[in-house]
Amino acid sequence: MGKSALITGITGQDGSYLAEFLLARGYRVHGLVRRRSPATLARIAHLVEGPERSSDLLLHDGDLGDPLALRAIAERADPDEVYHLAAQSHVGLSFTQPETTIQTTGLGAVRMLEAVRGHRDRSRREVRYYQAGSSEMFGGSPAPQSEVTPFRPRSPYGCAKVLAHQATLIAREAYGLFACNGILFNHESPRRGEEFVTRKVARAAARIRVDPAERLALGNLEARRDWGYAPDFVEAMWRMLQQDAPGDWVVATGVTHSVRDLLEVAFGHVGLDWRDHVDVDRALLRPLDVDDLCGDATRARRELGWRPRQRFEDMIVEMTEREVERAAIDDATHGSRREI
Ligand code: NAP
Ligand code: F7E
Repeated sequence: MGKSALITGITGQDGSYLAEFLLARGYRVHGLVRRRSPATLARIAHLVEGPERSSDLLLHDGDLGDPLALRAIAERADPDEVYHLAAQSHVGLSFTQPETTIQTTGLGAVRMLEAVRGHRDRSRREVRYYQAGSSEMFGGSPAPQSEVTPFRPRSPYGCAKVLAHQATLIAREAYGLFACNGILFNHESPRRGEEFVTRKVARAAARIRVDPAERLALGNLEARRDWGYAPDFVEAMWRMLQQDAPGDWVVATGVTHSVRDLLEVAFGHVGLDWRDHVDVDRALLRPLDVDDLCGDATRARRELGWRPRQRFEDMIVEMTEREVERAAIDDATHGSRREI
């Protein structure tokens, strides 16, 4: 029998890549999916139906707000490994919806841990747990950030992730749960949500190439991020749960770029000068932002044997190319494109 895994957040960017990664390694994959209208299965649609569909993928309805449902799903899936990825993951939104963010991203993780620990105790077999931590937890701590850097979150999202991180440590130390914290720096892909800055810029560059009258509105152009590639990063999650002992690991590329650098690459790729097409909109500035994130992933390299493969420039070009294709499909289907 192969291993089985439960992924919360399977419909998100990372969940979709992780599902593909685990299915390719012979896992039976269970995914937690919340009911939303319209349905949000786009990123895993190819695994659910069509020629690539997998009979080893099983979806379960549930929501992080419902502890009974989480408990029932842990029982039904009976997984060897749990990857807890579901969260309200938008930092900017967490300022306008702090309570929802703390509920979903913070307490949701506490509920998931309790469901997994209860199942482990009842079934008397080991379950390994991964918590999707974030570089946002470092907030105001100067770069480079590693596992020993103090957490100084500067957003409700960062606070919620610190709560989830500490709850994971407590489950490990108090109850002996094999529970790992990944502290992942930004990671992107063509499947990134449209509201995050890399996808927003890639999409705008592709559309403005076709219609130079369109404008792109952005907030803070000076922020620096350590942007990696999501398919590389989900492999690090898996490697954590294959170790002999649980631990906490920073996953990052160690290279930092500004939003301006991002604009140079994406607009440059389609032959445009971004300065002619971008407006700074003060409404898009966050009440507090994190200036500079750059991770030191020495421990992950040494202990997990993990290293990033994709370079920032190549990733942004891939994302922009994908948006060029999407813009062409939008044009052909609708005759006009949607708003940026
Ligand atoms: P994402 O694309 O925003 O996906 C979030 C997932 O959580 C979606 O599947 C979403 O479902 C699900 N979800 C949200 N609220 C839920 C609820 N109440 N009940 C059940 N499911 C819920 O995020 P991502 O980029 O893949 O990131 C995965 C995880 O890593 C998140 O925890 C994020 O905070 C963390 N993280 C991300 C990064 C990054 O750069 N990507 C870096 C560090 C940490 P719907 O599809 O229905 O919305
Ligand atoms: O912003 C600036 C913004 O929203 C990056 C999440 O996956 O990574 C992500 O959080 C920077 C910030 O990502 C716009 O102010 C400027 O300084 O793409 P982002 P994030 O906030 O770093 C961490 C590690 C996570 O854990 C999160 O889940 O770009 N910025 N103008 C903008 N950002 C957005 N979204 N939109 C703008 O118009």
